[in-house]
Amino acid sequence: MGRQSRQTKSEACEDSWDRTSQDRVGTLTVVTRRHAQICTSSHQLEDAVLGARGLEACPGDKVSFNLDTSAGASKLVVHEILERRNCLKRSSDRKTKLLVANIDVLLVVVAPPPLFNTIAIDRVLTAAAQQAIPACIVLNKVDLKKHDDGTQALLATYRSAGCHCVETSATTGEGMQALFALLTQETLHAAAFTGISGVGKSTILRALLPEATIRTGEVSVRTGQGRQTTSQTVGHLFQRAATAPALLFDLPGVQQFGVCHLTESEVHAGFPELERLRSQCKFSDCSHHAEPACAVREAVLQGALAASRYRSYLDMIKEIRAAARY
Ligand SMILES: Nc1nc2c(ncn2[C@@H]2O[C@H](COP(=O)(O)OP(=O)(O)OP(=O)(O)O)[C@@H](O)[C@H]2O)c(=O)[nH]1
Ligand SMILES: [Mg+2]
Ligand SMILES: [Zn+2]
Repeated sequence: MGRQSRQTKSEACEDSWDRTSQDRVGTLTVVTRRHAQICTSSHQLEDAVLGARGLEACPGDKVSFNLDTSAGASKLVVHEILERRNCLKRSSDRKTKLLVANIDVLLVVVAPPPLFNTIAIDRVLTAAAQQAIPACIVLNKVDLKKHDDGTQALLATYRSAGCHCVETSATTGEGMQALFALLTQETLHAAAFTGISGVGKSTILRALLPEATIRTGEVSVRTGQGRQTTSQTVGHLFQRAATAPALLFDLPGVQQFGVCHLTESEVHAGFPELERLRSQCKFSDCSHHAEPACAVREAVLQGALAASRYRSYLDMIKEIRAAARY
């Protein structure tokens, strides 16, 4: 599949896989329809095929696999997906897509306006909260930040909602140390970078992984703007001095992060600052939409609650209700 895997595959097969047909456990770093790349327990990247039909695998999945030497060929075959600790999902065309599993932190990369898309951010934060995945906002491209562009006010909204935020510039290196420190924590084994197209997810990864071959061509297409858009999730090995390597997943930016797979109460849970006001609404089951004496709407009018967060909340509830009508 990739350059990294081709370098290691033959040695790995000859040295160890040929001698055993025992099941091994690894983590999927890339998943296509029938093929995958596995990070083995010794941190080798190997190509594999997905064995059983209907195996719904996603990057980050822990899998068991073995070596199949039948028919004269030797290939690694994934035959079981182990239980997931968590899985970030989005809805698309009334189907639920599995994006990445078993991560310790979701890095939601954002950039100054016009790329600071609060609707997209709030959707992914809510989907992460539903899976109890800790999230951190990475405001990238701080080198472009202007004093009065509203970026700090937007970031403050997330800080007051309880979300950890760091500020970086992948091109000048500013703030990258804070991100590096976060990713080198011993308790972190896997992290995923998400965010709309163009905010700099792949550029951050390139800065963090100087020797990594971030593949082009196979996983990227050149857009009209002359930049590379990631079209497939790829997990990269992040070597760390003090502890075992971590896996960093680069997710493609998506146009529409659908949330139909969530319930209304799961959306409520994604907005803790709105939920805190519920006890002051006239109705205990207030949807904060058009009910009288709604403390949430009042707080938005007073400027005590970010209007953008309220809009995101309404937008998600509307989508869930519309989907339920079918
Ligand atoms: N000024 C500035 N430009 C940056 C920074 N980080 C990335 N860029 C530029 O932003 C553009 C998009 O970066 P990518 O890393 O491809 O963005 P992405 O989030 O991976 O985009 P998708 O793969 O389409 O989801 C490129 O032209 C980068 O050079 C930064 O910190 N500052
Ligand atoms: Mg990218
Ligand atoms: Zn209300």
